[in-house]
Amino acid sequence: MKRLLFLLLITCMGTWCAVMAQVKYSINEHWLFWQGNEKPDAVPAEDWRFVDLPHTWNDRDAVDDVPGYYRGAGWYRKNLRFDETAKGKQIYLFFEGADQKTELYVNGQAVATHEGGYTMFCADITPYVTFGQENLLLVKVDNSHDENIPPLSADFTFFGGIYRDVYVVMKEPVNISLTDKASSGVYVRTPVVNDKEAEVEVEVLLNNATPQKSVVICEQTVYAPSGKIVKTWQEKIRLEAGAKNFKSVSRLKIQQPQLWSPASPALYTVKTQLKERATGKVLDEVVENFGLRWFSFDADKGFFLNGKPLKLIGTSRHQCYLGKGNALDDAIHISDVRLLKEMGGNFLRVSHYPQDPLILDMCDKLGILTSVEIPIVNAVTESEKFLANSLNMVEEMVKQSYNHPSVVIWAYMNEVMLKPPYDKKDGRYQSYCQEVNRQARELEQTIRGLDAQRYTLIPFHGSVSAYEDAGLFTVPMIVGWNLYQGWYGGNFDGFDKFMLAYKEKYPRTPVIITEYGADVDVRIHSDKPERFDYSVEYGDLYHEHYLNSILSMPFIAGANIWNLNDFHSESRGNAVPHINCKGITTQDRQPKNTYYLYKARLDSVPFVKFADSDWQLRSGLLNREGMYRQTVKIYSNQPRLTVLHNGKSLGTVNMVNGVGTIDITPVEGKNILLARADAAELAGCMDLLEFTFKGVKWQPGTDFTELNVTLGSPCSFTDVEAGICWAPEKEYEQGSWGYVGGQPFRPKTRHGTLPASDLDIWGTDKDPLFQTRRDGIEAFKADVPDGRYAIYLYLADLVAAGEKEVLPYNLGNDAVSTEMGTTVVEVSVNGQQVLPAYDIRKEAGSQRAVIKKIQTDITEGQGLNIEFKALTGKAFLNAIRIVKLD
Ligand code: GCB
Ligand code: CA
Repeated sequence: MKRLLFLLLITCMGTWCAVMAQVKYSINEHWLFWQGNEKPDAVPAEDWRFVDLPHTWNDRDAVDDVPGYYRGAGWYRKNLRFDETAKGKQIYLFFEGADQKTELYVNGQAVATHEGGYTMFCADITPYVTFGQENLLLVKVDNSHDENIPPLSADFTFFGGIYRDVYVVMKEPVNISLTDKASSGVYVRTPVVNDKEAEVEVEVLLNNATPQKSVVICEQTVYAPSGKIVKTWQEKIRLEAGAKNFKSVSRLKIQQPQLWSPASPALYTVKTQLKERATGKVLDEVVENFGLRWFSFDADKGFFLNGKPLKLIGTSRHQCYLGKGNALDDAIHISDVRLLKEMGGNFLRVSHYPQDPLILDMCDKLGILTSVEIPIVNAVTESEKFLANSLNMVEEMVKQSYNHPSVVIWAYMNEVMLKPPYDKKDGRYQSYCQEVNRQARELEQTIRGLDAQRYTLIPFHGSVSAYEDAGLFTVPMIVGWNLYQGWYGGNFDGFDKFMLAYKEKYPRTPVIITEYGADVDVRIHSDKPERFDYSVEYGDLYHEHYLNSILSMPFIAGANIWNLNDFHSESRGNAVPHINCKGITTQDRQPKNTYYLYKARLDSVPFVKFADSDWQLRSGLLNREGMYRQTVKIYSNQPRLTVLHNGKSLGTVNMVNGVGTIDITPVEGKNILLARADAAELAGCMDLLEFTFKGVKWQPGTDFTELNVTLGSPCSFTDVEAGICWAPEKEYEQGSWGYVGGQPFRPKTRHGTLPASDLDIWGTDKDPLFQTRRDGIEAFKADVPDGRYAIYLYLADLVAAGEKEVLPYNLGNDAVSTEMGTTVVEVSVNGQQVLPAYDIRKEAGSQRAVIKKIQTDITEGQGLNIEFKALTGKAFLNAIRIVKLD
C-alpha cells in the first residue's frame, strides 16, 4: 500500500496527470514531546524536547536495571500549516498506530480518541483547521494499564508512544471513504477462484461532504500482474448531500487467472477513480493490490492452496528491535519479512496484534501466508467495555487488512485461559468460563460477518481441560496450539504424544501449532544441554525434534516457530533480562543456528552453512594429554559435503534431515573450516567457518596467561567485547586447577529446579556469569607458575531484592524465592587474608554483580589456593578470572 501510494504520488507529479486526486504525506519529523499525565498547558517550553516518529518513551526504561517501565501519558505537539489552496478539502490525520489510548486535539479542541495500541485510525480534522496559518496539533498517548483495553497482560513489553507513521491526507469533499475504520474504502473479494476463472467483487465506500447532491462516475481498472489492463468499467452514482460510506459494489470475471502462491505471488491491482460526472475531474483515487487464490484447511490432510497441499511453516513475529523498542523504521519491517522468505518460510503469524501495514504488503509480495490477530492475551475482563473494544479491534483488523491475499486466518484470544482471575475451586471460575465463551462467540460471529472468505482461529496453551471448561473447542474454525514440551516442562516426546492424543479426541477440527520454541542466548554453549540453560545446543535439539515431528504429522496444517526474533518482555529475568530469547534470530536479527536448520529443510536453493558462525572465540578443556575434540555442525539441503580443516580434508559428511556433524581437533589459535557440495554445477555452494580456539590446559604450564571459569555450571560463556571465553568448572586435581567442595546452586521452582538463577542481575549485562554459582565452596585452586597475578572474584547474592513477579507464561518455572540467609565470608589467598568478614548483601545488596579484584604474588612454586571460610551462611563463588600480570 505505502509503496503504491508513493508510486502514485510520483506518477501524479508527472505532467500526464494534471489532477492530484488525493494527497498523502507523512508528518513524522520534529514533534515536541513531553512525558507526564496532566495536560501540559503550563509546562514550560524548555521541558519539551524534539522527537521524530516512530517514537516510544520506553526504549530505555524497558531494558534498564530498574524493575518496571513508565506506563502513563506522553504528549506530542506540532504545528501544521495548510494554505488557502487547501480550503474546501477534507483533511484527515492518519495514524498507523499509537500505544495504546490516543486523544487528538487541534487548536485546543478535542477531535478524536482511539483505544488500542496496534490498529490504525484516522480522524477528520477539517472543521478544526484554520487555513493560511499554523494549526496546533496536540496528541495525548497513554499506555497505562486499562482493564477495558486488551492486552491486559502478556509476555511482551507494551511500549508507549506514537510508534508508527502519521500522515496528513487531503481529499475532495466527495471522496472514497477513509473513515470506515481507517480502511482504504475499497474492499476486494474473490468469491470464486479456480484454474479457469475468477470472480472479483469490488466494494467502494463513497462520501459526499458537500451540502449538494453529487453525480459521480466510479471507474475501476483492473491490472494483471504484468501491468496490462484486464478490464475497465464505470458506474454512474448519485451521492446524496452528506452521504457517508455509500456502498457501490461491482463484479468482474477474470479468465485464466494468474494464481497467487508462495512460489509465484502474482498480484493484481485495482485502481478505483472517482470522477465528477459533469467535468470528468478526478476527485479521488485508491489503488489496491489483490491476489487470486483459493484455499482450505482439512482436519486430516492440512492446508491446501489452489487445490494442492502445502505445509505451512514459518514463524511468529514481534515488532521490536535492539535499542529501539517498537519504534521501527519501515526498513526493518521489510527486512524481517525477507528474512522469513529467505529461510524458506511460507507462513507468518502476525502476533499478538496487527502490525505495521508493510508487513502484510511484504507478505503479499513475497508469497507468505499469514494469520493476523487482535491482542487479547492471557485473560479477558468481564465487562461490556472490554468486549466492545475487542469487537472494535476485530473490525479494524479485518477492514484494514481485508484485501491482502496473504491473509488466510483471523485469530483472537491467545491463551485466554492461561491466567483466569479465579481458582478452579472458586465459584466464580464457572461464570468466568461462560463469559470467555460468550465473548469468543461474539468475536467469532463478528469476524465471520465481516469476512466470509477466511478461517478463524484461537491459539490455546497446552491445557486441553482449560479450553474445555470455556467451551472453546467448538468456536473457531481452526484450533491453534502453543506447545512447549521440553521447555517449560516434560520432554520433547511430550509434544508428539500431546498432538496424537488431541487428534484422537478432536479429530474433526483443523489444527496449527501456533507456537513452539526454546530460549537461546548465543553466548552460552554446553556439552550437557538442559532446558532453561539458554544454551545454543539445547535450542538446536529442541527445534530438530519439533521440526521432524511437525513434518511427519500430516494433520498438522501449519506451524509457527515462536519467534522470528528475540523480543522485549520487560519483567523477564534469565540470561538476557527483559528479553524473551526464543527468536531464531537475535534482537538485531542475526540468525541463530535454528534459522539455518529451517533453511536447510525448507529452502530449495542449494545452500551450506556452518552452525555457530557467530561463536568466533571458543575454548575447551584440554585433557591431561593436551587433546580436545569438538563437534562441528553443518546445515545444508545437499545430501553430502566435503569438509576441510585448515586446508586438510576431513572427508565427506552426510546430511541427515538437513544436519551433518563432524568431530575436529581444533588447533590453538585460528581454525578455518570449509564445507562444500562437490557437484560441479554447485561450485558456489560452500561455506567457511573461522574461529579462534583457546584451549584451557589441564595443567597450567609456564606459558600460563589466564584462566576464566564459570562456577556451578557446565556451560561456557563467550564475552566477545572482552575477548574472553569462560570455561565451565571442574573439580581440582593435583597439578591442575578447579574448585574444592560445594555444589551448583539450582533455584527451586514449582516443578523442580533451574540450572541458573532467573533474576536480572543489576550492574552487568553479562548476567549468566552471575546467575550460576557454587555454594559451599571451600577453595579454588590453580597450580599456576610463580608470578604476579590479578584475581577477580565474581559474586552475586541470588535472592530477589524485592517482591518478585510470578510470570504466568513461565508455567511454574519461576524460581521460588527462598531466603538463603546472609553470607559473611573470609577469603584468603595462600594463607593470607584478602577479604575479611565480607558481607555482600551489606555492601551491594542482593541481585547485584560484584567483582572483587585482588592482586597477589606467587613464589616458590606454591601455586594459587583461594580459600573461602563462611562466618555466617554458606560461602559461594559465581565465576573466577585469574590473570598473570607479568
Ligand atoms: C506463549 C505466549 C507467548 C509467550 C511464549 C513464551 O505461549 O503465547 O506470548 O511469549 O509463550 O515464550 O513463553
Ligand atoms: Ca525498567
